[in-house]
Amino acid sequence: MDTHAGLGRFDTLLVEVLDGVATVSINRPDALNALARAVIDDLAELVRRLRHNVNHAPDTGWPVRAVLLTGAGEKAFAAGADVREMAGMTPEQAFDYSRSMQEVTLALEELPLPVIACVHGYALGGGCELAMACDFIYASSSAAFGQPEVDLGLVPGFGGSVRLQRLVGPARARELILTGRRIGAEEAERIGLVNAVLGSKEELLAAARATALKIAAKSPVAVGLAKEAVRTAQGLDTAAALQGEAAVFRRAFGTADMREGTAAFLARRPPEFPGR
Ligand code: DAK
Repeated sequence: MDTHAGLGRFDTLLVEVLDGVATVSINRPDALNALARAVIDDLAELVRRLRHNVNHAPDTGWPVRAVLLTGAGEKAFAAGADVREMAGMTPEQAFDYSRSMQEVTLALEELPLPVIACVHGYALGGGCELAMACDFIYASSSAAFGQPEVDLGLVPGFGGSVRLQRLVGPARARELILTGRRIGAEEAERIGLVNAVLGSKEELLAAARATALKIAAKSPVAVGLAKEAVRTAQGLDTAAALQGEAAVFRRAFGTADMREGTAAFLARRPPEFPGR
């Protein structure tokens, strides 16, 4: 059986696809899954392949319908950008490094598939920023989040100053970024950074998988459009956001999934979405 669903292999990522759910683990556990350049390049290539997969999905039957992103090992989701690599960078290299990872986070947001970050252990700096670019975050009780860049004479460079305040509000974001303080899973859930806290890593992955399978049973086209509508609305005023929503709504009416979903409802039978 192809457990990669055409996604292939990577030096720094483990990928396994089961029942339409791809589990992707950042695989540098000895360096607490720090986001070295090689990891960022692999993440960029992974998202490109996922998008290619989606583009061909109407013909191939949607082999991947949801993604779980996690870290290999027991200690970290990702302990941030790779400090060893960063230490010697020139300002120009740092800009390029920052832009590469920002592009990965944007591509994840634009991917028409649900992506759930499963955080066990540390999600610090770039690790926290990567998790925040996913659709939502589930955490184990031992998860720890933070933006400790100020401890290193740095500032967030992978979208932390943008996404954290959207999730938790500007005052809380300022406090976390200016103090660099680490917070546990429960506080992260209380302030809206995390959707659910599970006990162990196994329970975390099982819960995220259950949610992913629930989404995978819906119309994949509608799921992608719904994700786009929410993202489009971010940062727009109400009138512009409503216009954006109507435009996505209109596109839904051009899909076979919409015709099937509404027909199935009226015939009181379960839908069989063609995925187009
Ligand atoms: N980078 C590289 N290696 C790391 C690492 C990291 N971020 N975090 C841990 N490691 C490595 C350690 O060096 C150690 O390697 P060996 O010495 O065994 O070879 C191994 O992982 C295990 O780590 P520890 O021995 O330190 O483990 P502990 O359990 O004692 O401590 C810790 C765990 C997470 C508290 C600690 O490792 C730690 O504080 N790590 C650094 C966390 C951190 O500061 N992360 C944020 C990085 S800053 C920008 C672009 C990007 C960014 C900013 C700007 N621009 C271009 C503008 C992003 C910045 C960040 O993410």
